[in-house]
Amino acid sequence: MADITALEAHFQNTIDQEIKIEPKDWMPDAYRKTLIRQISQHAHSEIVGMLPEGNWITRAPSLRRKVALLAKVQDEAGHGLYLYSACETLGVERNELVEQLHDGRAKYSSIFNYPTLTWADIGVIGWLVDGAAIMNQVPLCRCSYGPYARAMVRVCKEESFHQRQGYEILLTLSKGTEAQRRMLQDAVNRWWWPSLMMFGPNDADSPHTAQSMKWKIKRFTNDELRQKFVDVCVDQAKLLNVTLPDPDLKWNEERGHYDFGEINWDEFWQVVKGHGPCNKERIDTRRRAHEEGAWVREAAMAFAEKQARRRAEESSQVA
Ligand code: FAQ
Repeated sequence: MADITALEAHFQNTIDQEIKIEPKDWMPDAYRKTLIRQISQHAHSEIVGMLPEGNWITRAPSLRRKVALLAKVQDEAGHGLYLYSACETLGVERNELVEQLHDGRAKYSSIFNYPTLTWADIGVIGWLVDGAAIMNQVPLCRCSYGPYARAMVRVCKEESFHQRQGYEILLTLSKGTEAQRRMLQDAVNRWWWPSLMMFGPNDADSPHTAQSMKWKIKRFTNDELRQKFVDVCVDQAKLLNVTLPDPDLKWNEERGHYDFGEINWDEFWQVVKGHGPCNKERIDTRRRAHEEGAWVREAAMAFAEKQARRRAEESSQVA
């Protein structure tokens, strides 16, 4: 058996040369575990992320808006499925991942534990939540693990479409009545800080960033991505005629970036630990959907087994 240090050196060298790691390649246990953790949490986020917007499908203000929202929510389901598949290439069963979500062992993005109170929230989710997701996920297209990187390419294309549909909802509201403009500002006030939290804890408090950067799973740190996000949002907010709810937000000539205020990390960790406004409702809904969908999974399995038996019979007849 090859020496473990030599294997590790070869592995790191492969990554340093920007060659993708594929499922059958040797990889350190910790790399596999980190990927299973991140990809599965990402998949769960996509699936739970369908709920806040799903809440507005029946109440979208026009047929055009309803069709676009339906398609967006369906896309999120698709992203969850690509990601579960990418995760399964690391040798873990999807059932096990779903169980971890349902019994609270696995995390999903904090952002999906906030309620969608008005139609403007749907626009703001597209603008800020999909916007933050894109900022974080475009670099993941260059992640060292092949199946994750490839899944991200398609996900990012769809997310940028989502971001535009959200921004367009907001542009319309911004040119609307006084009440619509107030609704828009209120939604921005509620979603701005939770969107910044999506990037994770500050680098100094992030246990995984340094190693994930070395393995080129992450290409930028949490704080770097958060800063890029703040910088692009400021001009977009001006176009919408809204203010971002941060008195400390101001251009810093020396840094060439916007300075911004301190995030409420206590709120972040409360939400991550399950005590956000909608955590219980989200997980209860997922569990119920899983139980009620049991017959579909059973029917699909029975059909697949029948097909496999038929194919086996046919090939034995040919032989
Ligand atoms: N929420 O050391 P780090 C979307 C946890 S998809 C909850 O910095 P890491 C699409 C973290 O897991 C949104 N937990 O960890 C959509 C870790 O806990 P652990 C999801 C969080 O992994 C749009 C601990 O804190 N995107 O929006 C959060 O290096 C619209 C320490 O943190 C992804 O998952 C959080 N915000 O960096 C859908 C992208 N932040 O595991 C519907 C892929 C951190 O040790 C509608 N993931 N934690 O128990 C990543 O890029 C990374 O995993 C980070 C965290 C950046 C999220």
